[in-house]
Amino acid sequence: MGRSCELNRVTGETNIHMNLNLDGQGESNIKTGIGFFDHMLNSFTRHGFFDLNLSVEGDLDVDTHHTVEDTGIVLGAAIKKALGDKKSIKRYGSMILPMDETLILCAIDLSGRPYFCFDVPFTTQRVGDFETEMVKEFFYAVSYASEMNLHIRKLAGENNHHIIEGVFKAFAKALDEATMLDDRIRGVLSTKGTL
Ligand SMILES: [Mn+2]
Repeated sequence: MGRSCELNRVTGETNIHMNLNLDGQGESNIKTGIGFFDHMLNSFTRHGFFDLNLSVEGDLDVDTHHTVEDTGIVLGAAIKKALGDKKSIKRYGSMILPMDETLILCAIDLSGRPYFCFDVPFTTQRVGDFETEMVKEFFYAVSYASEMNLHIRKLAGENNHHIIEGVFKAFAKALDEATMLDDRIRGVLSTKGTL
């Protein structure tokens, strides 16, 4: 079955049900009500070889903010829960991902200490039905809820669809690496003995 978990989160703004398997095959069933966001989370799942079942009912009559941010909170919490005691994980993962003219760097440390650096400028306010400023909000929520150190940086890129998709794919590849099990690691990879 792999390292997996199921989470439900209900507030006055969103109702989220998520099932995440870190040791999956890239299979997803995602409905957030935001087409472009579904496309991005589908890419994340596929390229990270996770399995993700996700349904979100958000207050899209307001805007996309709560739906995207809360999905980030739940994804972060699911990553943390599925990782459990973090025994034998590689802990670090990174990717420099090209997508046509775009080049995105993503580096992760599953340290248990949340830290977030995001240097990805956009030149349009939206892509489809998705607001570009929500990319930062989403990954901030993921990094804090999962307690990971997360750096995302644009090295090159012009097309905003490519830039956002590059970010989600680079994050997927870096997270796949950081969550991988290495049987040389007895216990957790920390001189402190805890992550
Ligand atoms: Mn695309």
